[in-house]
Amino acid sequence: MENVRTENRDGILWITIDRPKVLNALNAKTVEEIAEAFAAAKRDDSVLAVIITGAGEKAFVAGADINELAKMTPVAGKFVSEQGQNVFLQIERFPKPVIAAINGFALGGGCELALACHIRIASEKAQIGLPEVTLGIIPGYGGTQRMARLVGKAKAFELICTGDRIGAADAEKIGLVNRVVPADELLSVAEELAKKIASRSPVAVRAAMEAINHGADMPFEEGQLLEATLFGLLCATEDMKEGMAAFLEKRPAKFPGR
Ligand code: CO8
Repeated sequence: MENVRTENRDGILWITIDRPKVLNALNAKTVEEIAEAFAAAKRDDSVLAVIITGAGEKAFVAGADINELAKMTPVAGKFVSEQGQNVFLQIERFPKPVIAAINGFALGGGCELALACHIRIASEKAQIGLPEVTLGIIPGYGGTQRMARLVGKAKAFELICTGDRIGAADAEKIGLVNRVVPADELLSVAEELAKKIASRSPVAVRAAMEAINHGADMPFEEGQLLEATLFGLLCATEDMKEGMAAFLEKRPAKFPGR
C-alpha cells in the first residue's frame, strides 16, 4: 500500500495513515487502502484489536484531500461520499475493537474516521473539528450522523455549523474522546488498552460489540432480546467454561477464543 502502513504486533494491528506532507489527508487511494487493511484484518484470526493513528508529529488526519474535493462534480461528490460512508461503516461494524489514537489534527474526514472507531484516545495536542462549512460543504463520511449521536444534537449543531475545532480537553468534556493523555504516552496507552481487551474472551468481546453496535439502531426491547440471545449463545462456548473455571480455581483465564 502507498499511503497506509500496517503492522501486526502481538495480535494488535497498527494502521498508520502515512501522508505527512499533507497532514495525512484522505485522498481516494488512502480511503481504498484503509478499506483493504480492514478487510484483511477481518479475515486474519491473529488480529484481536486494531489501533489507527496518523504518521508524523502533527496530524491524525487533517480531512479529505482538498485537492481532490475542489474538482468534484455533483455526481462524483455523491458517489465518493457514499463510498467513504461504506468504508467507515465497515470500521464501525468491525467485529474487533478499533481504537483511534488521535495524535494531532483530526479534522473533517479525519474527525469522521475517529468517530467511526469504537474508542478514541487523544493526545493533549489533538485538535478536533468538522470545518466543512468553512469550505462550502458538509461532512460527507457520516459525521453529521455520528457526531449528533455521540455528543448530542446541540453540541453537534454548534461544532458542525461553526466549523470550529476544539482541543482535546474540551473534546473529553463533551464525550467526543474517551481519554486525553500526554503526547508521548499516546501510543503506549492505546496499546495497553488494546492488549487489555485482547486478553479478554474474544467471543465475548465480539458479542458485546455486536450488542452495542446493533442495539443502538433498535428499539430498546429488541436490543434487550439481542443481548439475551447473544448471552445464551456465549453459554455454549469454551471461553465461557474457561472464564468461569478460572475464576473458581483462582487463576488467570486462558481463553481459546471459541
Ligand atoms: N487536504 C489537502 N492538503 C492538506 C489538507 C487537506 N485536508 N490539510 C492540510 N493540507 C496540506 C496543506 O495544504 C499544506 O500543504 P503545502 O505544504 O503544500 O502548502 C500541508 O498540508 C501542511 O498544512 P499547513 O501548512 O496548512 O499546516 P498548518 O499547521 O498551517 O495548518 C491545519 C494545519 C489547520 C490543519 C490546516 O492545514 C488546515 O486547515 N487544513 C485543512 C483542514 C480541513 O479543512 N479539513 C476538512 C477537509 S473537507 C473534508 O474532510 C470533507 C470530508 C467528507 C468528504 C466527503 C467526500 C465527498
